[in-house]
Amino acid sequence: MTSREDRERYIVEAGYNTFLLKSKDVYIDLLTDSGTSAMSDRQWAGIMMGDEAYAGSENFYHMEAAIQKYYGYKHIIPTHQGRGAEHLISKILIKPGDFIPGNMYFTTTRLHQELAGGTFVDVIVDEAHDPESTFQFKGNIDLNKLENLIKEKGADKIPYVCMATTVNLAGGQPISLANLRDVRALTHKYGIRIVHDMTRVAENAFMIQQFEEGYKNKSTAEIVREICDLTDAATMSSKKDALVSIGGFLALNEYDVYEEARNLVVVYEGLHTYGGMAGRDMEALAIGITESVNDDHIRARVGQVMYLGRKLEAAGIPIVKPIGTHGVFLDAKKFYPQLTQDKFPAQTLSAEIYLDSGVRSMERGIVSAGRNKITGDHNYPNLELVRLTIPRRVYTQAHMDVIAESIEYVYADREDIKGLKMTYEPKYLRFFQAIFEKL
Ligand code: P61
Repeated sequence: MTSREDRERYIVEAGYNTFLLKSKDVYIDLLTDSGTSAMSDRQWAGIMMGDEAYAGSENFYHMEAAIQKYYGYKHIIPTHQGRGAEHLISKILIKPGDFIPGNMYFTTTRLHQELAGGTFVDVIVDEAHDPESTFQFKGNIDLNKLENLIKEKGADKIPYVCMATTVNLAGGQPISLANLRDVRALTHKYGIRIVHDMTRVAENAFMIQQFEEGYKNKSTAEIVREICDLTDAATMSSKKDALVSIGGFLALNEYDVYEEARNLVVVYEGLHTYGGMAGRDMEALAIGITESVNDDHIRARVGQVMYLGRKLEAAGIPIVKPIGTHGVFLDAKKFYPQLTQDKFPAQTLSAEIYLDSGVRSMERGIVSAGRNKITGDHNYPNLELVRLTIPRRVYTQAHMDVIAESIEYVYADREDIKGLKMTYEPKYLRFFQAIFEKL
């Protein structure tokens, strides 16, 4: 625990950027759910069974078998984390001048698509950009937007549709199976692949079970499999759903794409039976995948996020609706209506929450959205959000109460806030390392 006085110093030293705080100076860490979940006793037991052979580690085969069993993809390439898999698939499938439609961008995913010479095109439903819309499946793809893009650019310029479960930057919002089936039919018609960002697929499956007609008697595991079976390939950051501290993979059904990925992985990540992961971490991942689709686990996990969301909603705090699966997203535009977006309202709010209670959150607004790669101007996303991300199996309901109380204090003090100015801006993924000063 720290005093307000300490935190005033730490946040200035961190340039008002919560990524630059030291974790020892943080009380409740809601920066991310990435690699921050608690591993189970079984996973820790798996860690002790690490086979650290350079080639052909036993743990790789356990991990491969778990992925094939629960997700159904045929060929598996391990990577150090999600962006390693994004790098490989972008390099293999995207040619300069290509377009990659997706259900809203993700920072690392879009960057790898751009570095490969492609242009990301957002084809998510309009509701996803409206924090107040209570549409239950804001992760859905707008079929008209997708088909218009295919007609305008030509199917040969679209190597794949990038479909995420759930959509992180929309607020952890799920896609429905009905929509995914339609996307599958449309992409089949034009011979286009679907590459699945399956980082939070179990959470998405749980939302389908709860809210989509016809799924209430299906298990999370069955729904996960149904989602994966409608896609051709997947990138995974195992640090989320799959409950490990580090790791990822690229999963493929097409043999020739797999063959190329298996060759490229040795250039960028490591041999194709470890890809940047230790044997022990692959074992923990194999076990984590099994635990991630357990219905009781996923209900408790999403239930905790809902508990915090409902508490904030009841207190009149502006949040993204419906409440997402991995965190509660505060609407910084409504929180600080006096701030224009170029004064970084979400960055400001994230710093104010830390100052109040030592709770660390993450900006997901104009700083995260970066600059337009042609004009060089800021991208101005409609969603200017602060993410309170809940790690899995770490915090208690009492922690949720403390968080809600702090947000209420910060909300009560919202009027005097003047915003920030950016004084240092890195070239790539600027939000991680940018520096700000108080206005
Ligand atoms: C997160 F601020 N997410 O949510 P890697 N796809 C999706 C992700 O959520 C994701 C990756 C791919 C993080 C970590 C992070 O702008 C940021 O294993 C839907 O992190 O490489 C990661 O997987 C990439 C935080 C990443 C960020 C990028 O907190």
